[in-house]
Amino acid sequence: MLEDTSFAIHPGKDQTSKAVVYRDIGNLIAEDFSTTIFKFTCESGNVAIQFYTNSIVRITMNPQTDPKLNQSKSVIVKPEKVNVEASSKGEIITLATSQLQLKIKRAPFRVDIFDKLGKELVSETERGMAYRENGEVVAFKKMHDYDHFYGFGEKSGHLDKRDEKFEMWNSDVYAPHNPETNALYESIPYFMTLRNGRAHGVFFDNTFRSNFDMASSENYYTFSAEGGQLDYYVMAGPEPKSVLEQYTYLTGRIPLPSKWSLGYHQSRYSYESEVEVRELAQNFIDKDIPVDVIHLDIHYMNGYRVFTFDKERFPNPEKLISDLRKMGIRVVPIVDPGVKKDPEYAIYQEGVNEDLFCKYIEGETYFGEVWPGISAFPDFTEEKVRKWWGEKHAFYTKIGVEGIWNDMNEPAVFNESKTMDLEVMHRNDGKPTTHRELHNVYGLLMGKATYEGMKEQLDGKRPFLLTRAGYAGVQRYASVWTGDNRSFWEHLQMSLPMVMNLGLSGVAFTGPDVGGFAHDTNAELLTRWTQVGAFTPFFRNHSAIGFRYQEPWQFGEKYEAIMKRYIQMRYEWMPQLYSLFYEASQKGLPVMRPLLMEYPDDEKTYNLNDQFMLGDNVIFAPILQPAITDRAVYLPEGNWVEFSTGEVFEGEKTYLIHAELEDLPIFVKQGTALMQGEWVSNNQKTPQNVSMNVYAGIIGEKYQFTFYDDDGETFAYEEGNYLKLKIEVISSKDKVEVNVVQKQGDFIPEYKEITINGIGLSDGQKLLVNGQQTNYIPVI
Ligand code: MIG
Repeated sequence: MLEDTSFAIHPGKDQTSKAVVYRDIGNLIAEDFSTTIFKFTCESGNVAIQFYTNSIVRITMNPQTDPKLNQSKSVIVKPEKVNVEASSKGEIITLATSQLQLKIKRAPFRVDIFDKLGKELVSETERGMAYRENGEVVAFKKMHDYDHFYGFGEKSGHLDKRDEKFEMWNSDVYAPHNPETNALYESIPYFMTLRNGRAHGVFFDNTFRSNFDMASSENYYTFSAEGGQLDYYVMAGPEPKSVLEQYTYLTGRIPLPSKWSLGYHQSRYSYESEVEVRELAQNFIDKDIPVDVIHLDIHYMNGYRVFTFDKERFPNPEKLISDLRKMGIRVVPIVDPGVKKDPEYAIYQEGVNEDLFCKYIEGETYFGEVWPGISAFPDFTEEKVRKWWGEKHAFYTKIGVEGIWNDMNEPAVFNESKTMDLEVMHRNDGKPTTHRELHNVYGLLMGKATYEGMKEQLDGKRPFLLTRAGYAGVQRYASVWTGDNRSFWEHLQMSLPMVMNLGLSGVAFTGPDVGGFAHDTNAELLTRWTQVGAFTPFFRNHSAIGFRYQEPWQFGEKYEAIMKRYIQMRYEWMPQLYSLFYEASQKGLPVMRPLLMEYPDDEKTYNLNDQFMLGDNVIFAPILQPAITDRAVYLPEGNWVEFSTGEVFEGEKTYLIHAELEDLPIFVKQGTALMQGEWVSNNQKTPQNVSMNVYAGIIGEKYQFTFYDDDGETFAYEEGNYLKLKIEVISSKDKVEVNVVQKQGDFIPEYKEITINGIGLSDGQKLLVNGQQTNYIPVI
């Protein structure tokens, strides 16, 4: 009760014991190299080492039994055939692939991992792998003073996570997110270390409550979990991008999103009736503000019963959805996991009759209180339940819904622990397991159920799923919004590193509630936030009940005009964004990136929180404070062209940049190119014209990029129905050359050609397209 007063630090209170004794795994007793799994029996534990690729090694330590190697909810690949050379010399056993070298000490058992150049990646200290009698497992790893850490999924605070501690435990946190708010909705027990410009990754695949401590010592960091095994993967990098490719090779990549889901989303807790939703939609049309999606929050349901509509508020949802669709707008309803305990409610009846709800080991159903009152929770750990839940979505898809919003799926429950009883025994596809162990994957598996069900029903169209909770691998099913932020400037600031670290954790399609969820927003904050939102991967304005409405027109014409302009820009940038999302779906690279991803040798980028990149050639430096119209902008190596003024800035310098309320400083790297379309109208959002802006300069180096396009909403691209152009730009003294080096796919876009604009060409510079003096690329 007094936890938020000084009483919380009362000297006599609750001191955690320093006498925690970890039991070391001890010395090596026996080894078995007879299969592709290298096995080591130690005095106090068993270790398995497997190579997934030349660059990825998995180490599993089980203190009791043989390591269990087939229980991951995240990893979707089996180990490849990897050529491993095993040798032994004195005290040291070496296992080497073309990219990795493991040096294993026998007494005590320690594993040190190096790259092919012999540079240390992850190595152990005087302590290595250990456990406690209570089931906790822990790994101690050496830390250098020039190490920087990124990733860890959805965390508050700054970009560089050095000197921080993190807990992974999916939590519903409405209390204001601040720098010490630790466990949030997503748990992604993964991070990337950047050391002298080279990067490697560590993924600790343990679904129990886990902890990462990069703060308590100067010399080592630890990761630990309440139970289970020490089961971790080391990815060799060496570039930040290759770490991401390796991590998403293991845990999967985002499916290519539909173009409409990349547009502007408008939400509110809640638009409470059909009348209100129609008015809202009409307002967007009248004001000619682009919008792709309107979200329906919990008020659309009958008494918060999922898979129902409140017929008083929403008398004809099918008509509503199809009318909106004619206006170019889709409807995304919220679906929570809690199913109201109501013997007259069909979903509850089915759940009971078919035995689909979470239960205790003794067989009783678990009930918890959420919006609908006392509720039961589907046991998504079981295939049969996931199928059922997926199928239930026909309720929505058959009336034209193509996107679903999953909330409260940590799962959140209104009680002291904020979640389900940890003793609930999940069925877990034949391997009964407690909620204590599977809590962190409940949201992931709900996402799997929903995405796969929707995909079945949408007849070749791409489903959109938005989720609050998740675990490593969540990117395969859903995009993620960062939960209940507030209309604070600090939360606008924090959203940048948070979204960037999510991107570095494999989740490319994310964004915060633009304008802030709780608290009253204001004109200036909403305007600045909309400028940023226009370039964050997921772009949704959402606000909470009881606070000011924050649609773009709520603060008068001056602000409306600016916000409208930025929302339109979102659509003008769609060809560029879509190509980047394509790259994310292929390689796992984030769309929104910290500068360090492109400039890992530049220390100035290591903790640069208030600037971000889209792809590899554009830097955004938004204003993130009230009443400020000048800010410092750091530009790395190269020359940079300010997008709206054309002014050229030399890199490796910091500038004071002026930006009035209507301005968002954007810098494009010279020698590169940007794909742009034109904003058309609310129901015709595919641009009829696409152009490529080439930023001239005297670079000498080749810039290569891939332009990708397709119908934007179906899976026809899987059958070759896409347009993919590999383009190179060479900018030299007397000419700027644009060459299409490869064209693939048979998609025929509405534009017949791509217009090429040379930006900043000097008098002596000619623009050559495929060797000719033209200014377009034919695409059909
Ligand atoms: O806390 O459905 O984070 O976006 O509007 C209430 C109502 C439950 C929490 C979500 C928020 C949503 C709200 N939900």
